[in-house]
Amino acid sequence: MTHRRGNVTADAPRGVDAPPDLVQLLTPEGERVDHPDYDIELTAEEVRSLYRDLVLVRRVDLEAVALQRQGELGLWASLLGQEAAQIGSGRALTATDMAFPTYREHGVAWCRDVDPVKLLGMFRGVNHGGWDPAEHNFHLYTIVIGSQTLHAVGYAMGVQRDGADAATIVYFGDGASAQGDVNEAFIWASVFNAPVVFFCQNNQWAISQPMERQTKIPLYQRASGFGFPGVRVDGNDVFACLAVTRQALRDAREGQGPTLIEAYTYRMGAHTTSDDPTRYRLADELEAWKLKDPIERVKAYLFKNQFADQEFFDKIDAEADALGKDVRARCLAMPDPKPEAMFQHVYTEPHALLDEEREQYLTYLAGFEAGGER
Ligand SMILES: Cc1ncc(C[n+]2csc(CCOP(=O)(O)OP(=O)(O)O)c2C)c(N)n1
Ligand SMILES: [Mg+2]
Repeated sequence: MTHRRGNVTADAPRGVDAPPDLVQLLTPEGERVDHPDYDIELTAEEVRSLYRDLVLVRRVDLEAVALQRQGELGLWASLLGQEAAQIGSGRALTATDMAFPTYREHGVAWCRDVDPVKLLGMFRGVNHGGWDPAEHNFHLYTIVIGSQTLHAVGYAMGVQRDGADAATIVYFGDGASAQGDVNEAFIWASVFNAPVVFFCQNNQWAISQPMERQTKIPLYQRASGFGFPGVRVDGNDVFACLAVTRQALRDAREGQGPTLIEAYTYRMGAHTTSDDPTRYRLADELEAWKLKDPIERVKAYLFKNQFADQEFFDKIDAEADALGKDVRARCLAMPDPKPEAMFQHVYTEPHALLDEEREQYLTYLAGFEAGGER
């Protein structure tokens, strides 16, 4: 017997039955389908470019997991399976839009021209963030679950008061949707009509907690209780993610206020390299989601329509391998910071207490050198 809990069928692998209210423009088999509200015209060149992005970010991610396993990174949060959600939404942003990520948005970072090695720096523990948010319009990674939604709404309200023509997007997960911060952010965004897009990657899991521990209704429907629209998109469909996010950003820029986008996807890897998902989820779930792979469907589409040939795919694979090698070499070459570097970038202005603490610390370290003990 089938028991329905929210939108999940208890006897089917989690999230695998595509919910009926999902915006999809490209099926898992690579067939283009229409949607009355979200149509998009993409040239063959644009689709090839999206494919390239998807493959390259997956390659960077794979290299980062390997680097962690070899002891070169302290930790890594893999984006495996979520490439389309991130590239689709990331490519929808214009240069002046601002993005607030969590810790898994390596694909969005790619779209914002953040050098992947800079992401690795934080996970290697050689810096406290790695890039200048203002230079890329991409905020620093945020580990405190959901807190960036409030930062983003505050930023968006600032943009609104400046009268600027830019939207803000904020990324968070299904687990984060249950945080107080996220719900407060929804309220602020709603009542001030803030130009912000809430992009929730529902990857079905919050570490070991399944989606049905976060909500009894489909997540995108939460938005209506806060007074703004919500839409659920196939998070493994890069065309649909691009189309839906583009529209929501446009609405924000045009004064229509916030939108919640729920990108329905799946975390194919572990939560982070410190996690072992075989302890809490079944292999059949993973196998079922493999059939919905975000890259394979674009490849199938390109092949079927003769928009790309084998030579093109080989070229992208070679480019991905070269990128993987380059990222690895530059990661290993990153110098260890001087111990006193931890006192930098805490405050923008000089700070007397911090200066005192740094001096104390340097004196302490100098004591080892004097005694020859290192
Ligand atoms: C405020 C807070 N509480 C708990 C944690 C520990 N924590 C880290 S990741 C995570 C789960 C997040 O799940 P989700 O929002 O679905 O994002 P995902 O990791 O699946 O991308 C938790 C509970 C934290 N970092 N911050
Ligand atoms: Mg999650």
